[in-house]
Amino acid sequence: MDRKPDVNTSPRVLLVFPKFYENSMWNFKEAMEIQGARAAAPPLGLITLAAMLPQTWRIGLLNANCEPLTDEAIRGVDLVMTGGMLPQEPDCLEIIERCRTLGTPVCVGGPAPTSTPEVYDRADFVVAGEAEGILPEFVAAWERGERTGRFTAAKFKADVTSSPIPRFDLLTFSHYLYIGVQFSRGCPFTCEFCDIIELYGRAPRTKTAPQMLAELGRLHDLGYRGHVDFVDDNLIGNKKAIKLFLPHLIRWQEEHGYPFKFSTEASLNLADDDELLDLMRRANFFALFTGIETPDEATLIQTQKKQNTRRSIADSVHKLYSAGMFVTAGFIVGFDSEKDSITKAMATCIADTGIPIAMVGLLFALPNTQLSRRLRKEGRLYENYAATTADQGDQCTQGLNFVTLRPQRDVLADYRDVLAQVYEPASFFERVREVGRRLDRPKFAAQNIQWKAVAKDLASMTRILWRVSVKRPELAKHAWGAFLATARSNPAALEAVITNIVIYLHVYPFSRYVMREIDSRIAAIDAGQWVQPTLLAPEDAPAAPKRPGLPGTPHLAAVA
Ligand code: B12
Ligand code: SF4
Repeated sequence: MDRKPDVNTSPRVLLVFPKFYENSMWNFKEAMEIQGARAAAPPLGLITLAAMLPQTWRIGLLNANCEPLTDEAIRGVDLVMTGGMLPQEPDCLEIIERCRTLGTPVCVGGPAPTSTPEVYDRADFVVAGEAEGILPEFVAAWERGERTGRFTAAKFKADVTSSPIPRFDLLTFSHYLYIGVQFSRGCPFTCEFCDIIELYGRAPRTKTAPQMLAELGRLHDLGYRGHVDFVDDNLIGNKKAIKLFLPHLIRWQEEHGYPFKFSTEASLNLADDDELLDLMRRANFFALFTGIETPDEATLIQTQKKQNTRRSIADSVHKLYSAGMFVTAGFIVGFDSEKDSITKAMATCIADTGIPIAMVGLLFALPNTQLSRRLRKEGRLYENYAATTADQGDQCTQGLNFVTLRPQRDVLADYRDVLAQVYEPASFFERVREVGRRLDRPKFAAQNIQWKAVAKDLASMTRILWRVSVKRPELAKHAWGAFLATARSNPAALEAVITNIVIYLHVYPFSRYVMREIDSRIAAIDAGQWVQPTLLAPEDAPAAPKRPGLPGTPHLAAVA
């Protein structure tokens, strides 16, 4: 006879999402303060994991970006499960050490431990890869009484149609600006610097329509309304699958009175597909992130981003505005084939597209990419190229972790100049006005207004305009100008205009901070104080980046 599991003896597990380091373009601090949120997005990986663990296990979730992780919390459980992305590495390593000191076994997983499992050697368990394929093996080992282990999932094999509804019930929705869901994993393209295709593969795997609607239904039942982000690497990676799914999503939105507005990430070739744009518009997609990277055609070819070539980037972006989505985009300075004229070309491209928030960063060779493998082969990769410390910035300040082909000083100076031009208030707000002129939001978005959300938006709008006027008087004239012009000509675009202004409240001072950091890097080069870090020998085994401050690892200087 089967024995019922005894809930009181089943393991107590704490899922911990480590802290991100603070100095990042992606840290939307002001937006969070205004909305009363504590973090941008919840840990979708961990709440998906929570749904996969035996449901008799007693599971708690702690997001260290929202509340502190105490020793009591660690002592009070049988197992801590943690992990995340590269910028969370320093805190994740600290959590591992605290668990060891307090005697609680710790298991790590997620994208960073998958890319560089050797960094997490001190954890009792390391689970590399997508959990769907491998978690049962970890659970079986735990239930056999094993307290250490290494598990590696077969690459790109996880069947996402078997992925359960994430445990959204573990979240406090008010802690977040938006909630993430995921339809597909992987991307068909081959951009040289990208680790997505190494982690999730080039054949996008998609969930089924009923599965997705069940996830959205669960969010809806739990009372969540508003912004939902499809965190897909490239939502249109499998065009056939997304075109089959979107009509279901449109019907669901209609039946439920449009409770959600969606954002996502997609490649720029979305602009070539009118049918897809129309479907996304009707489903109420309102924002899109895309990787433009550079306006230089030769560089796009060299970095294998061919989908962005042979097109007018500005026209493609304007088409997205016509479909009702405002655009944010990634740009990179520091590619091998880049020319000295990049500053002007990039600033002009950003102005022409009218993209207010252009995430311009320095090229950073991520571990586990074609780029880092090539640079190592060419003997140009710094030995400790992927090191992260808690006080470090992101690729804006810490990029160029390799020997550049143009003099490093020139690349840094160009980068600094792009930032100066792009985030100068007059030019930023001109792009915001452009969004206000071009964005064509669908009628139903106004007809199906969620009054609860409007009240929240109005309250935040008042706080935003007050904050701009009082805290940043130098921006007030521009912000009010863009706001009033849009209110008169295209009120449906006001929400997008305000959202961009809020993000600017973080990005404007952040860009100034980055410029100061870059200036000091340039000054060090000019003064002859900069010493090139040791390079990885081409024949070195796959880089096993050593980390500062770890017991047993000598302290090594951070990436210069
Ligand atoms: C949404 C997202 C963000 C959001 C934030 C999300 C959040 N919760 O805070 C935003 C936009 C802010 C963001 C920013 C950045 N991101 Co990001 N992001 C993503 C994205 C697109 C989706 C993450 C997600 O929810 N996935 C869905 C869940 C279900 O998948 P998952 O997290 O991998 O979890 C699965 C497994 O990994 C595993 N798992 C996860 N955790 C654990 C823990 C344990 C114990 C176990 C056993 C298993 C396990 O189980 C899950 C189910 O299989 C991923 C790409 C991707 N496909 O995942 C990139 C990704 C995680 N980001 C990445 C990076 C580098 C960044 C940035 C530095 C910007 C950049 N791209 O350069 C910034 C830094 C942020 C900062 N504040 O400093 C890299 C990480 C690379 C690495 N080696 O660590 C990724 C992989 C992609 C990429 N190249 O951009 N990101
Ligand atoms: S399009 Fe984006 S996700 Fe796809 S390979 Fe290129 S950078 Fe990676």
